Amino acid sequence: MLQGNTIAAIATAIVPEQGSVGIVRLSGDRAMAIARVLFHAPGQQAWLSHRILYGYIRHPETQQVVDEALLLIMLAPRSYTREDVVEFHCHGGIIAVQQVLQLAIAQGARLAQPGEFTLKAFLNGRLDLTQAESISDLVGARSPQAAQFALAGLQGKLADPIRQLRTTCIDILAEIEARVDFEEDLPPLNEAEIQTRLQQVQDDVDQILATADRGELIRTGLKVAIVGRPNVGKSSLLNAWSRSDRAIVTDLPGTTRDVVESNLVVGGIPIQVLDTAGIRDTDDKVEKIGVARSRYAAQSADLVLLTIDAQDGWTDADQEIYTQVCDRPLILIINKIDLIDAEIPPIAPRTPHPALLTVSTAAALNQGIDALETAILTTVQTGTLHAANLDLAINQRQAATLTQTKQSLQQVQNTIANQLPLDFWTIDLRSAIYTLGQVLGEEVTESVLDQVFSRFCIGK
Ligand SMILES: Nc1nc2c(ncn2[C@@H]2O[C@H](COP(=O)(O)OP(=O)(O)O)[C@@H](O)[C@H]2O)c(=O)[nH]1
Ligand SMILES: [Mg+2]
Repeated sequence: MLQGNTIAAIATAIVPEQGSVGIVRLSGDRAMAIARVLFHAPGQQAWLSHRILYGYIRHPETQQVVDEALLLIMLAPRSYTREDVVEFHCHGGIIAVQQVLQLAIAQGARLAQPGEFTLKAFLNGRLDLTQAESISDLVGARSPQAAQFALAGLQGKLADPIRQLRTTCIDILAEIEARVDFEEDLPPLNEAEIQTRLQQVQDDVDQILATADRGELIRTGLKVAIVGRPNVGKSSLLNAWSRSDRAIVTDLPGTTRDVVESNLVVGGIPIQVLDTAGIRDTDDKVEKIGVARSRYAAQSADLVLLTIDAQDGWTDADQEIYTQVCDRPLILIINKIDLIDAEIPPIAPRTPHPALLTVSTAAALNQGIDALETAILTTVQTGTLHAANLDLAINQRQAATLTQTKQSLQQVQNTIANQLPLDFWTIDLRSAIYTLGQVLGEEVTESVLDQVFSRFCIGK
């Protein structure tokens, strides 16, 4: 039965009152038949591939009009999934698209799983696995740099070198196997040459592996918590930084009672900044909760910005907060330097910190933000961002698989060095070829597919 193989989903974000267009997408054998039942295109419009029809979506039984819409037809194989695809472009909001989706399902379509359109594109050979992953990255990108890397992956900038390395390994394997089978008829194996070629493959794998850290940074970003005593200027700092008035700023200590968050991009890295309630002992019930949340935010952050007031120097209360966060990656912010006439007195924790960067700011005057961003980039060692001269950033799955490739290649080298028989060389070379194929999805298990595609949104 072919029913069940046609999938349907709302392909646009479902946020009420946001977005003027909503799209319902269908893919599969029955997509066109369903469109013909639901869509009425007045006049002489041709139902041809890669055309857009104008008309009405109607309930097939009551003939009641559900929406005025456009219908986009993309017949196999010239579509995203390589199957017949139709898209109903409805009015935005959620009602029209939900009704159209229900009607499509009543006509025999099935609700798509997360990423199932892309899974079909992969299974039908339109995308390799790295390209499919790049699509998910592109949709989820939180900085222009992340989007750029995702786009590079989509264009095959990761797949191409991997495929080349795999071909090289297959060539080497063929040469070795020929010696195993027809040793007498062929000139002896040039061991040194094989070792050099294997080393080259290993070096290339290393270079690609070196992009994993920046991949991680650029995909997941950093959580940064601003903590400190009340009134030192934490909210002002977030405001100056995000150039917005998102955080509440007043001169009353304890105004920020909850954690306020802002999303920024620094050097291509998406950064979620949390402005927290001033940490102090308090009897106020609500403030107490805020203080507890501040402590939690500091503990769960990738980086803590401990802020102090330059006028007060390093106080007991600062030291107290410092002891709570000193096990975290930390930057010390000395704020309100505009209120200091002379040189800033030396300000430092009483217990030395191995690598504490200090930044002076005047948050209320928007000063010191550049220095702060530089300090952050230094702290997260963005050296890794530019480490490899490659225009890509691999993800954790790819890194884990390539690490296996690297180990197999090393094993081949050991086998050669130990003068073991040729059969032994081929075993590890085959694993290297296998794992390179896994990166591309040429060798793939159900569980890897599950892992990759479950991270997608529905409708992609
Ligand atoms: N002169 C000066 N005042 C500042 C500076 N940063 C913050 N303030 C003031 O200090 C007070 C407390 O600031 P706020 O950001 O609410 O501190 P928070 O309690 O740590 O969030 C406000 O009156 C701010 O205008 C600064 O760099 N220079
Ligand atoms: Mg505040």
